[in-house]
Amino acid sequence: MTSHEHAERRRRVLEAMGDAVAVFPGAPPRIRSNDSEYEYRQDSDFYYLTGFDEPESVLVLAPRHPSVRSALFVRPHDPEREQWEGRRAGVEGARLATGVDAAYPIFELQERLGEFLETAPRLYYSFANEYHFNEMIESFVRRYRTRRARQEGGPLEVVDPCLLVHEMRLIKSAAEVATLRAAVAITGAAHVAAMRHARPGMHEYEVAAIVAYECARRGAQAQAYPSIVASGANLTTIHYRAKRDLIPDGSLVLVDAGAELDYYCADITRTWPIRGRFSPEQRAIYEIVLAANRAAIEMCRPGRVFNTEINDASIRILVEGLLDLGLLTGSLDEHIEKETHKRFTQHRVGHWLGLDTHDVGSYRRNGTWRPLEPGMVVTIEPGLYVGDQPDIPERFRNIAVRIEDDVLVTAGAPDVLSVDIPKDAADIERIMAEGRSAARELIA
Ligand SMILES: [Mn+2]
Repeated sequence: MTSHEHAERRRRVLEAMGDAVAVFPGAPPRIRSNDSEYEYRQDSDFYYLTGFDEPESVLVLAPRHPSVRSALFVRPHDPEREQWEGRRAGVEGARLATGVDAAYPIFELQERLGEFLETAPRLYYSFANEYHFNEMIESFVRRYRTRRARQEGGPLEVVDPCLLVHEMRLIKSAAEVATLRAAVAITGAAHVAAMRHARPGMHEYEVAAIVAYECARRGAQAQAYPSIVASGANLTTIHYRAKRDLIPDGSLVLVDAGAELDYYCADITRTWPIRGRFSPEQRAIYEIVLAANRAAIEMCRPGRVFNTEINDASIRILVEGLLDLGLLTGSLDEHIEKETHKRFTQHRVGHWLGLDTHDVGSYRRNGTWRPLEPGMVVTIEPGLYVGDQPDIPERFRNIAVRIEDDVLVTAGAPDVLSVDIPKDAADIERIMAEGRSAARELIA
């Protein structure tokens, strides 16, 4: 992505801001334990508007300022720190890299921020930011309040900038789609590697390691979210994170994992049998979920409503399947109406995808669920989760399947970014068999 694209985004925000000033802090470094930090990850809004990934950075947009409409505060050069921590862009480097009007050292933020805040009666700032930063903004607002009787200037209103930026983030540019597609391609290779290399006797974390290794060696900077590798009784835990268990022989393995590439997140789930072949019951559940997945993907077109039409069509297929298998009895419409299928279906059909795995942007508009538009990227991830309660026939116990794809809405047919990641049961069985025979050859 070019710095021009980030500059263009700032221009659009500046234009939409009107009589306001905006402050977007970068993400703070976060402590994991004692003095060691989590891997640093820039704030998505800040990154969207700057493409700048260093900590201790703040973007200020001030359309009414006489000369500096966009300002970046960053860490200045410091040879000693850089010797320890690596190179920094520095003040001038950050200005050149991002194309903002001016850049300043971060330690000048306190003294310079007023110069920007005083230009506008309205401040765009999110109190979802880190509390130290919130306190600083509050102290400015308090200062303006107490002096207002004698002196004009400073914001009277503080407004969350989410409507400004998140609506933009919801519609992806060609460059964003290209990056998402690359993240999904890496993720596909990781899922296929897991299918090829998984064996009975492995633990969940071994499969997770294959996925993480494959993403990392293909250049992904991170996993988009903590991967889920669930087997046995863990299959029905939607956000199962522990990954400590031995995969029971005969179990399905549900792998929900995505690469993060250049800040864009893939989010893919595949489910396959550790033995390499689905049991008849596993296969039956699998085919129902796959049918729901395909039908929902086909509906990802402009004007269709994600949270009603598409979700409901997917749920209907899942419930029909449960009725066919006898896991539910009674009337389809009644189950849908009373949501008595929830025990097996658990969650909705999907979510926005982008710089965040559960990407920003409102699912609603004007009091109702909004229709899809070209440029939106969604996940389609129907699932069925059959637990091990006494009323479940034994042969169906602990069978859960989720099949998740990433889909770009276009003016025409849906563009399935994950189209190349195998999901037909027969394809998965073939890949797993190939993996096993390749390993046998290696040994022989
Ligand atoms: Mn998802």
